[in-house]
Amino acid sequence: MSDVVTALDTLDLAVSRAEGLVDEATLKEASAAADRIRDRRGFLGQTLVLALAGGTGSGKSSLLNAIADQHVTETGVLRPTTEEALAWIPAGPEPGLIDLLDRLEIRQRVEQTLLPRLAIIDLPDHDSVVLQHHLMVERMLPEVDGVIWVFDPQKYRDPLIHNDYIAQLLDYQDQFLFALNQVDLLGQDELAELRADLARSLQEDGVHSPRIFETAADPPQGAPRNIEALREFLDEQLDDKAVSTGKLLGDIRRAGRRLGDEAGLLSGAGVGFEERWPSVRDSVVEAVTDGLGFDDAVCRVGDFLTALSVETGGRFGSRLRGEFSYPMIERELGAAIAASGVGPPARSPRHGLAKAFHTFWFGDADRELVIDRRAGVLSEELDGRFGAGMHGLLWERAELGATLALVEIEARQAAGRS
Ligand SMILES: Nc1nc2c(ncn2[C@@H]2O[C@H](COP(=O)(O)OP(=O)(O)O)[C@@H](O)[C@H]2O)c(=O)[nH]1
Ligand SMILES: [Mg+2]
Repeated sequence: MSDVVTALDTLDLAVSRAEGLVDEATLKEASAAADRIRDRRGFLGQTLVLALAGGTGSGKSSLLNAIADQHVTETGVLRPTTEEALAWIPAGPEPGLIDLLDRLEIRQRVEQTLLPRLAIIDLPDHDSVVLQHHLMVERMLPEVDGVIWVFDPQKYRDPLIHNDYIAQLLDYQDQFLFALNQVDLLGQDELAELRADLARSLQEDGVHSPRIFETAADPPQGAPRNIEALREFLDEQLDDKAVSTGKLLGDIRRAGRRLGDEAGLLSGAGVGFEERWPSVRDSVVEAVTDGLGFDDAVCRVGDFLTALSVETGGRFGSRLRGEFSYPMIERELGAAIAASGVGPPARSPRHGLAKAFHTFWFGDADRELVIDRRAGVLSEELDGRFGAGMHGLLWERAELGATLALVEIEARQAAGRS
């Protein structure tokens, strides 16, 4: 099963293979489309990837356990608890998600079947790794769909989190969610006041309209509280993600089709070169050896090329024509004839010496044999000077066609169709 990243990689490959087969403008347009898709914020795939960030002991790990409704990661009052980043990911994760975790060097991965399109990354919370944590958040932000910043009632004003993280990362504020955790420790009025205060400090940081959830991920008594609201919100995010991924895959397919269109791949995909070339080549050899003449031979190659370029059409047709121009055909055919020794046949040797030479050279009985051998050499020369080049060009075109077909298949697979 493919994913968006695979389809996008294949589109990149198609773009590189389309070089010379489509015009510059189309090539630029397709690679710009691929870049645009790549540069999009958030995880390029079907899975919604969120990270939990915030101060030590605020309840990040507890929140993950509450959302997961099971014990996924260690929590505790004693530090350090989460020493290494951990990812809670769908069972049978898409390849792009594995790549992302590899890039972020997140080795601990817990697979889950509860929410098949949601991945949550729990970041380490040891104080001595604050710097590392910072780098991690910055590295992660462009590649994940969102960050849930977790606060607790005691440290929700922690200047480290506000000044060093949130205020520095405002470019990503649309991807931020905030959880005010441990609300079981607060009375109603206290909670309202504290929530307003948190909202104010986030606004002071530069977050325009912070989305704050009040949670109790791991109250000493009873079940976690208010996790439902957060889950519902995540469900909506999952739907949005499905829509934006669908759009992304549509963009990939469109870019691929446009390349195919421009390369003239939608018509005359198979030109039957392998079957047709030998008879053209033989007719050229025949024209040369039977004395029909050089011009006739040139025309046979030229006619074949015209037919090929008309059938393949577009930019590719012109390239074929350009690389096998008439002057080129004449030059190479001349060289092939010279190399094979099939000359304009010495039809009427006038001098005794020439006659003797002719007899010596061809013999009377062996004449046919020698001509056959030379025709064989000419045939090989023609394969080398024309056939191989044409085949190479057509092969490039076929490769582009196959790659574009793969873009379509992968994008469809990633979208969940077959
Ligand atoms: N009272 C209360 N304690 C909580 C809550 N959530 C987490 N805790 C406790 O806070 C401590 C730190 O939690 P943890 O999830 O390890 O925090 P992390 O360092 O941010 O990952 C643990 O002892 C949790 O049991 C909550 O909602 N209410
Ligand atoms: Mg933790």
